[in-house]
Amino acid sequence: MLRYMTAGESHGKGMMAVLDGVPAGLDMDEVFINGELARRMTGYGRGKRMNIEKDRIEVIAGCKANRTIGSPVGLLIHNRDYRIEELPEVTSPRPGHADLAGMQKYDFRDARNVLERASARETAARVAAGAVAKLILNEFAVRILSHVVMIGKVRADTKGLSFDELLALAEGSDVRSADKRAAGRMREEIDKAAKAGDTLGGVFEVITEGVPPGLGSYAQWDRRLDGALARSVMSIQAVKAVSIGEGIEAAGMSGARTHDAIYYDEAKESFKRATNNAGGLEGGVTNGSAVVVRGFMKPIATLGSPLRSVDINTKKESAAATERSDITAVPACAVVAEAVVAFEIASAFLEKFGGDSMGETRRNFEAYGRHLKETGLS
Ligand code: EPS
Repeated sequence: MLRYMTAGESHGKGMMAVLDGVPAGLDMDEVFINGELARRMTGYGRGKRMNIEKDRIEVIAGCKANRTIGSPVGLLIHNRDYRIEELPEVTSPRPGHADLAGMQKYDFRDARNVLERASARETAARVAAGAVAKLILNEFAVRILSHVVMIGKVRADTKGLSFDELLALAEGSDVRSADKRAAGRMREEIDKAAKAGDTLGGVFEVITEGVPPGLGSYAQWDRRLDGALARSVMSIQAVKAVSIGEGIEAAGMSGARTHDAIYYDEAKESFKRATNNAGGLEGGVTNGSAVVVRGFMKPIATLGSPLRSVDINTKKESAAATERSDITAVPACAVVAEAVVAFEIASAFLEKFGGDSMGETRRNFEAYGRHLKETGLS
């Protein structure tokens, strides 16, 4: 079983991730992991903090000579902006943040104690953990991309683009949009929001290609992979909805237009789908098509022109606290979503194929593929 936890406060000493269940013999490619951390820090509309941090991991456990040894993998990212002890108290909770509910829950009069952990800075540790999951999946030719579908009201048109086209275009865009024209309008919207002291949300999509059929299970509710993916993406700071495949749109379509017809590809001796409205999952099980997950992010809750709030001590009306923050973080959130999706898929992969070493996982994986071919179930 693959699992992970994170620890760390936004302006504490650093962020950390501990992964348990990583097979032995995986190359811990630090250049790749640091590259993933760097991707998360980009995006038009990020705040000044991103000029301060230069996220890099330090591998502190679970490896010898840059290879995993089957014990828990410990990753540490130092915060440059470490000043938690000097930061002022926050007594006017910000609407949309965990501030007030957190103070009530943990018995605080200072929302600083809440926001330091609730902050999306935590996602740096999730991306580090997800990068390790990607290293596992890379070994089996599973590939992941993310792109931004919408920022504010500006929607990208990416119909007809292949996986490789989407990947190249999104990676080359500072709003992670594969639609160049929409990207320009997204930037204008972000500039407008910045001027008004406002913030923006949006929609992103994560596509995972090369996933074998049979990950997850319909046999029990908590083994359905669609449920696990939804929980993971929903748990990312500021995400308010998740859909799989055509998801939300499918609710308004007819059955005949929604479900993906099955055909048999004689040349490839393999079952295929004409479309992928299901987003690669049926009955909570992967069906061999690309896994497509969308996340819907609300606008950042820290506003330059703050909303109305109440001081926790005086009970008098007071403007919500303002902190340095981002105008939008949808492009960064897409990269975080890649990480959590990679983690869930790697976890289901290891559940299906098992293996305490990468060699054992590979033998099991290859035997499954051979068996499907030999029995005509491929
Ligand atoms: C965040 C507020 C900002 C963001 C931060 C998330 O940080 P600060 O208050 O230090 O300016 O930049 O994101 C990160 C630090 C990060 O690495 O993504 C928040 O309140 O969630």
